[in-house]
Amino acid sequence: MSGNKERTFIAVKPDGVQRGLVGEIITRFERKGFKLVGMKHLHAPETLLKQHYIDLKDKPFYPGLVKYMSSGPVVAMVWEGLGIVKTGRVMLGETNPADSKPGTIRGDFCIQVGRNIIHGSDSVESAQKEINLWFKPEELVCYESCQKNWVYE
Ligand code: IDP
Ligand code: MG
Repeated sequence: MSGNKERTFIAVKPDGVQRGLVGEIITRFERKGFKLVGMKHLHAPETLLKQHYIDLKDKPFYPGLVKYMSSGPVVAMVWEGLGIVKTGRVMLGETNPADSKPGTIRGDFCIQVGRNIIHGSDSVESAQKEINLWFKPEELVCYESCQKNWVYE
């Protein structure tokens, strides 16, 4: 996927869901002009979460991270738009909320790295991997947004 069709995987983590921040997070991506192409609310199985964070398997916080992510439901989403992987990460803020600027999601709504409320893919390649891990192709909705010509030149 490239250009306006670039996609990223975004997940509201269990703390974000429990704290009632799902709507706020969706609103930020919607208002920016990005297009929602997939969404599900699920209590993610541990096997899925372990695979999702496989690159971090040797980190000391890995077991705690998997436990945190399986402690409640998450809202998994696929969003689409020009440069969305990079811009999505800017909208999230830094991994550690303490380093995140006000105006970013982590900067505005959380305090500690182990409760940072949201996940976002860090590269186009990992986005593709994560989307394939969390969604079946038929769960992604193909449609043309009526905003298209007002968001893009
Ligand atoms: P990212 O979510 O900003 O991409 P990663 O380095 O990929 O950050 O780490 C994945 C997740 O692991 C973080 O979002 C956070 O929930 C958790 N994490 C990262 N570093 C720490 C830590 O030092 N202590 C506890 N949890 C951490
Ligand atoms: Mg990451």
